[in-house]
Amino acid sequence: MSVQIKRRADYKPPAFLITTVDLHVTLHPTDTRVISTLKVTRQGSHNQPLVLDGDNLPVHKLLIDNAPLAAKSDDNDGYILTDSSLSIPVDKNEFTLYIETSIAPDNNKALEGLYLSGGAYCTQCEAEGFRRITFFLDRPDVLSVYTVTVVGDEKYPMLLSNGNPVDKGQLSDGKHFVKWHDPHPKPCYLFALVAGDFDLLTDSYTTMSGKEVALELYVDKGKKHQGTFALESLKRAMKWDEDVFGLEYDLDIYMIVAVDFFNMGAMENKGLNVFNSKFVLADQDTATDDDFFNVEAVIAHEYFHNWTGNRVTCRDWFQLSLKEGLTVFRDQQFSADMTSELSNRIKHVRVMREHQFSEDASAMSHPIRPDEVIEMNNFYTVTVYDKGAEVIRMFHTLLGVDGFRQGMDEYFRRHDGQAVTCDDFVSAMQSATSLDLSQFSLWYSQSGTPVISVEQQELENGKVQFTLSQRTPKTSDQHDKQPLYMPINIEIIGQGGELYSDNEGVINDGMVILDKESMSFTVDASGNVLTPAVLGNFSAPAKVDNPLSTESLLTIFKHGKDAFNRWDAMQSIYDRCIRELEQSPEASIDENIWVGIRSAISREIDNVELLGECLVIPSFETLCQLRTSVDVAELSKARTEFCHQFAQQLEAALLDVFNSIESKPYSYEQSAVNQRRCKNVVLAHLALLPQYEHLVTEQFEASDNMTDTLGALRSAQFCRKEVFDSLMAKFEQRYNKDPLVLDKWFALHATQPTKDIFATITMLCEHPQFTMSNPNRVRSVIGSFAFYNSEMFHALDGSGYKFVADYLLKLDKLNPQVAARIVTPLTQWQGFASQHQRLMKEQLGRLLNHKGLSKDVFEKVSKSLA
Ligand code: 0A1
Ligand code: ZN
Repeated sequence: MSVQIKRRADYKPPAFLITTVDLHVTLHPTDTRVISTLKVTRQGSHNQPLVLDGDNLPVHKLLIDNAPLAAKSDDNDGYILTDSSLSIPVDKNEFTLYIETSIAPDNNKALEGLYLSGGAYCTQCEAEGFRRITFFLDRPDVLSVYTVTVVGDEKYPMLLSNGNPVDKGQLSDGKHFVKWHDPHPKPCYLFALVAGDFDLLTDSYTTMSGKEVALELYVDKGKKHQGTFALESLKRAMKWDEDVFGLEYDLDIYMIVAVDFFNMGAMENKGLNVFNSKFVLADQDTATDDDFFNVEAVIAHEYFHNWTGNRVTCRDWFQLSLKEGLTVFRDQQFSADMTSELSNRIKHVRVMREHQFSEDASAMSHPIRPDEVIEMNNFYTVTVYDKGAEVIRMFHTLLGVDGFRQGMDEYFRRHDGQAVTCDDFVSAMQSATSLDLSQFSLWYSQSGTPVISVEQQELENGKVQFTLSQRTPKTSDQHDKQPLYMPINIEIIGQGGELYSDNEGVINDGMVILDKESMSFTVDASGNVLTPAVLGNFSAPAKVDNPLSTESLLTIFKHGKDAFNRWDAMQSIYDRCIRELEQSPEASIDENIWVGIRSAISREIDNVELLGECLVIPSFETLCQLRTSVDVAELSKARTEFCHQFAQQLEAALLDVFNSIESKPYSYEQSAVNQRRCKNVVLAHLALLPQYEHLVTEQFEASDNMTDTLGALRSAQFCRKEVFDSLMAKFEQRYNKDPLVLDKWFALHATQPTKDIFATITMLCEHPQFTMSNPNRVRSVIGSFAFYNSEMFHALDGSGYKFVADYLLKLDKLNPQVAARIVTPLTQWQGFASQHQRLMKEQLGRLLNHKGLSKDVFEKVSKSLA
């Protein structure tokens, strides 16, 4: 397969600009007509032709300044059309180009460009979908002012596009039209068009300068009541961005449309966000607390893009983290302010440890600003997004709240209305600090997860020397690594909880800077045992190798100032116990550990937030990241055994926690969320003990909300099979008309580690609500299996790997983007034992040899086999 690799180093400014775009779109399922009129200006003096992107589009008519141009022929110098471009010979410096083309949205199952989603037309143009709609310079550094006329049948009463509506009317053929104008120049990836018949929720928001903005939320008919939370979230996000960053909305109207078929979470099209309905619709009967949280976070994320992404956009796609890392950081700060700092931090650190660390360890390893790309859609990754946000967080830590704000103000002052690079962002931040950020910027170009090692050495005179060193293991994309500039939160704790400072003064406000391979400092211990708690709050995206005794970990849990450190210490204790069981399955855990945990529970019984998080045993995926050559069955067995011992040993304490949390009528409010979370975590432990099965069924029956219903259902996995089956059947009966809710049921089935899992998955795929063309359904069945059913996916007869590969071959023909996401677990063979690796590579080989593989899947599979 011949594919083209694009390189960051090859960036060239565009040879032409397009200042205005006039689009006229007449909708039809198989013959949508798109007429575009572009004002084009040559950049600099050159005589190159104008080469537009166009993905398998026909040219029906082409005029330059009203003069027709035909296709090139032997005796005529016309345009040249290929399946990906249109080259137009032209020697004018400024001209108007008119092109008529057509597309078939009904046949578009890849969900890029213009497609029909459950009866409505919608678009997805990021990253390179606009070229599936019309011919254009489909790159983010070409900014144009758009005027769009949408023409459609009466059965689509709502015709939407970016900006403000400026005209509308009836047409003679029974059709109608609406004309939109967006005064803000934008790259084409922010273009959007929607046509359909929706229920509409309206509201308004008055900005800090007193401008009234109309807010409109479009949802499927009958779902209006599920949209109110999203609309309230939007207003909170608008207010927060004004309060924290001084950023105000800039159009008269802000629209959000929820659609059922969407490849990602949502899209920040200027003034017209398109959302996966999963991140809009929420009420207490159908959405869990996590769903509510995600709705608010995604609504905020897309809204925040209006400044970080739209007003200031990316020069090229290699700079994606410029908008994504920054916007994720902003939405994380917002969520922390709306909910709780601690649970947010833990949530995001779990994502880093489970998913980003594994990406770094795989053949897809890349810096937050990648250097090479085959298919851009493959780079909407946890590295670009989440590690990108961690890098922004470090700026925030180093510059402080005020310094960071000053840097942001300067960024907007310099770059509003421009398409810029990550270096431009760093330079704006540099203007707000006396720190030299040059070494820090290595975070943009160096991939991989640094490991911080902590050593302790006793010196004479009761001093202890601490040495912190860093090492970034080589990654598949880069062999040589340099020391990074890392802010490291550190607490040196004595046995009685007293905090120590260092003699050299390198610890300032609980933070040291590690910018070399290693650094040391000394502490006067005067005979005390000291415990260093390192990388508090996950102050840099790194792993820590800190060989602490169990007593020291319990000391951190008991006395650590930083709640995050306390949670983290508990995670390390669990990890340590599971390791013991891996080594000798018959081992029983040191009684002191149970004593320590029991007393921790009774001390923290009122602190349900911390307790709830601390009682979560690290996931299988997180444990994998702390190990090499994982034998899946062995690790799963050890983890399961630990969970059983945990429930048995802590039975009384767990029951106390369970009983201390009273069930109240549902409200989505932080203290209630914390209580439900803690109670459900505890229920899942108790469910391992047969005598508490009734707690699970009782909660299921009594629940007035989806959080507790699903909490009971998840716990029921650990009860007798009949109990689980009967609750699952009731759930299915109750929600079988609501596919978004059913996704939870699909996922729970698909993650059962049972021998007949393939029969189950086949049955799920035949369910009336399942369709391969809907990414949410595919993710909840096949994605859940591949990512989270580790025991069966990694079964040593290779059946799990083969099943996924077979499915992907079918899915790839329909939706390459989603197929390329789901192939991820198969490509991450590096951490597993050789018998797994061999079988995984066998299936990757099958995929690679398949004729007609998409470039999305090809890129990931070929890299992982290289
Ligand atoms: N920019 C969106 C995410 C997004 C990216 C690509 C898409 O299709 C290929 C769709 C959405 C965001 O960050 O929310
Ligand atoms: Zn984003």
